[in-house]
Amino acid sequence: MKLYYIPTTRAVRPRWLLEEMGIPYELVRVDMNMTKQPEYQKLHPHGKVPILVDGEVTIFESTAICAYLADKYLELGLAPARDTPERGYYHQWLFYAISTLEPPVEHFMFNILPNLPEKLLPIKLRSAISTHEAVQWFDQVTQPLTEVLVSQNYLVKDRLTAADIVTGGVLLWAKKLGMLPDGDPLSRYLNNLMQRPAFIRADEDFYAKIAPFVRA
Ligand SMILES: N[C@@H](CCC(=O)N[C@@H](CS)C(=O)NCC(=O)O)C(=O)O
Repeated sequence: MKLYYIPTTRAVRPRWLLEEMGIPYELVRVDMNMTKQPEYQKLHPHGKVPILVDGEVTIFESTAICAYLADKYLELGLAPARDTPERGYYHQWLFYAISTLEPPVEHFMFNILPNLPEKLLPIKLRSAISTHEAVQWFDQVTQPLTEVLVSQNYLVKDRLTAADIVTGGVLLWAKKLGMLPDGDPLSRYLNNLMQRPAFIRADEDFYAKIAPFVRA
């Protein structure tokens, strides 16, 4: 099994899951020049990471890869069993992370962060939303997560699942950008996740790169 990977990106999510599962995998380190090569774009239509190659199966999209792995190795307990109520909540949070939680964070990164390189998003395509509006949007979408995590350590029945890994991956990005206040229940949840040995092994240099924005 091969994971195509760039540190400090969404590729950390499936890498962290693989570390939690303890199954063997090969990490294929690529960079932003390699992802634009035609050979690479045969694997990923937009030349992005992560990509998982598992025998005959090639999958892109970080959340899809996590869902695929958690189901393939269901016995490892990173996804609840099918036909259980927990499975429904697991899907809810897995999809929430990527469709509702991530957009304000991505928006903040691409539209508000000063000094974002032109090649990541041309200036003419950036939108006029203010820092304050983006942070308000983020606070609104984190509310349902906070309500759950104020009384439990993980999203689904106090047991780590791939939904925590994807949610933690998005919150990690938010924290790095300065959107997540210290002392917040979500910050505590993230700090607990970040102390997991599998996260530490997967994380490498994730925290190093971006000078944080500080919330007013
Ligand atoms: N929705 C996709 C987003 C993939 C994506 O945008 N990956 C970025 C890193 S976070 C990337 O590969 N950038 C490198 C490049 O564009 O060359 C996912 O979750 O996998």
